[in-house]
Amino acid sequence: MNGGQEYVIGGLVAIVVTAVLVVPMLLVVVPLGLLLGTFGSLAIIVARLATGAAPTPRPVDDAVAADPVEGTPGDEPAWRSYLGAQAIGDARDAGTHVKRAASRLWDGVRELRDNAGYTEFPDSAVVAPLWLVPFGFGVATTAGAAVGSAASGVVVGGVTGTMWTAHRAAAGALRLGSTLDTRRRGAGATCVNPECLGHTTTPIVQCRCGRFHRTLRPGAFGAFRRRCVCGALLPTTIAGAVARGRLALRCPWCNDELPPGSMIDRNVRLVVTGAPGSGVSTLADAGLHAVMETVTSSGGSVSRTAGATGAATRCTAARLVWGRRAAVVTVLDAPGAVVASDVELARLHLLRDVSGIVLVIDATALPRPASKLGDGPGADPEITYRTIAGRLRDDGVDLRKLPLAIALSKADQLDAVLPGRGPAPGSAGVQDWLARQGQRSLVAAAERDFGAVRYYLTSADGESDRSPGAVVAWLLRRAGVRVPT
Ligand SMILES: Nc1nc2c(ncn2[C@@H]2O[C@H](COP(=O)(O)OP(=O)(O)OP(=O)(O)O)[C@@H](O)[C@H]2O)c(=O)[nH]1
Ligand SMILES: [Mg+2]
Ligand SMILES: [Zn+2]
Ligand SMILES: [Zn+2]
Repeated sequence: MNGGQEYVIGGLVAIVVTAVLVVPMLLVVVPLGLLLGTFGSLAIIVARLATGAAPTPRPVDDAVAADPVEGTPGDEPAWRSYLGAQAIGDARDAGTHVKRAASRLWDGVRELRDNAGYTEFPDSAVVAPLWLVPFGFGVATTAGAAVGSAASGVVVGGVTGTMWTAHRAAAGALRLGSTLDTRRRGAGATCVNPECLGHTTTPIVQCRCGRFHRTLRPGAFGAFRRRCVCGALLPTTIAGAVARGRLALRCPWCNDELPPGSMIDRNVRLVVTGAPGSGVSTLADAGLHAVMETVTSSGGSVSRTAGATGAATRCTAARLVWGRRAAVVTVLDAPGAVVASDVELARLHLLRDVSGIVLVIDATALPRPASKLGDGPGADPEITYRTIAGRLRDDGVDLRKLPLAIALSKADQLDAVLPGRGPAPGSAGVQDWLARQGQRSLVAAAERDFGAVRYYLTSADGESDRSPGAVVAWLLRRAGVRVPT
């Protein structure tokens, strides 16, 4: 036989082998492979998911001592909800295991080939077509695995996706509900650290274990509950964390603990200002004190939550509880020197979120009474007014939404200096008198700038119709706090 005939015969043998052996074997092996691949992959996926074998993504655990102000936003010391991260991890884990099984199968095919060794020509005419059998089996099994994975992906993914969407929708609705609830109740938290005085509606929540939850809200860490790294279950709203969890709140700027009632009670922030020596501190203290007294005398309870003095400012805060109502009132004493200094003013975060303003004008420092006293006139109150109004506008505060109380202080001394020629009783009387004392342009500016302006004649000597308490009580009413009178 010459070489040409040999190849023809070899070819014929190969065709016969293929037709008689390989095709029938493939007819058995390919469906078998498809079935094995499909059900094998399904079995692997179900087993992986059932055991929850994927490692749970560990939450970042910023140690108890870590500075919460410095941390990365979004990193919370809490476990993400299953649908958030674990589902993706589980899917990836199941996929990896199916892939691993398929590659083991191909390893087997390769091993078979390597062990069989190399076959010379006449024999190879028989052997070569036979290789189609394991190869076809491998391809069929792989295809089956792909089909099985895709099918379970569609089913499991569809179910998880639906649950994920529902979870997100629930979290979103709860978040909106809690935001609206906070707004409706006028709740918030005001830091009483005199160097900070920040106001926020999203304080840091500290778990009992000490860890700081910076963004406690319904979301990826849980819609209804979240689990702290320490294992404790926390509510997902800040109001819930305070009311049900009895957890402490901290200021997001300085990390100081926030006073009791934060994020639960109505939160009112007042700023009292005026020229140096005009009676700012006296009015701030006596005003809040008088309101506290009316609350206690009508059966309520009060607790002073701060009386801190900073470098330049004083801040007094009290929690008032009467009947079923409660309010946290923070009064910032911003003396004229602070108002005159841009640097000092810029430091006062509280100004941006102020609920009401008191401008104190020393009655005895106005030009006419001052000259009767033999003194030169004091600082022009209009300058103080324009400085604070300008600062508020710079901070983006809409003055038309704010009430302004103008308090003419030291009424007792005014009586002595100008007997019988002081202001007529009532807001209009004081307004009119101020205008006649050369303050027409201050009065006009105040009426134009602010949403509501009221004028008071006050005295620290305890006369009830001149009590600084009336000033504070009016601003509280404007902020939605109806203290008993
Ligand atoms: N007679 C009388 N004196 C008052 C009244 N209000 C304040 N004073 C006095 O005025 C002075 C200044 O009062 P403060 O309340 O310290 O005034 P202030 O604006 O806070 O002063 P600085 O913080 O130093 O700018 C004090 O001696 C007070 O006793 C008042 O209604 N009647
Ligand atoms: Mg003062
Ligand atoms: Zn914890
Ligand atoms: Zn603070």
